Amino acid sequence: MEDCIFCKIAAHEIPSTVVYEDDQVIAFDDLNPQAPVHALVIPKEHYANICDGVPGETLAAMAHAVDEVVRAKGLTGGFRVITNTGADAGQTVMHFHMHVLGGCDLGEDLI
Ligand code: DGP
Repeated sequence: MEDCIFCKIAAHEIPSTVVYEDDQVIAFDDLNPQAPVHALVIPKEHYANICDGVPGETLAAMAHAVDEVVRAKGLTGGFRVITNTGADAGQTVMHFHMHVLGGCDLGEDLI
């Protein structure tokens, strides 16, 4: 989608620190990390959020990418996956993404 920053990251038109990539998804470090490990997993195809008709195959690919991030970052102590959806949740980039957070005690109120 034109003017979508995550579409441009998926197309490598904007640089990012890629953690994992396959034909359906890409995972990269968040620009503004909220934890020692903070990666984003996105589908390469544009969907606004998790309720935007995302195919099950894409969701499965994203779950696989989360696992790849967890392994690559060595998150043996646990991690958190969050997908902010809509204004009330503070979603700022309207391209479906999962935050993968870890590397410290996340407490109960991070993001
Ligand atoms: P959310 O609030 O859930 O929509 O989170 C959007 C996240 O995207 C936020 O944590 C910062 C991150 N972000 C925004 N623009 C860029 C970018 O250009 N590059 C990277 N790596 N992350 C970005």
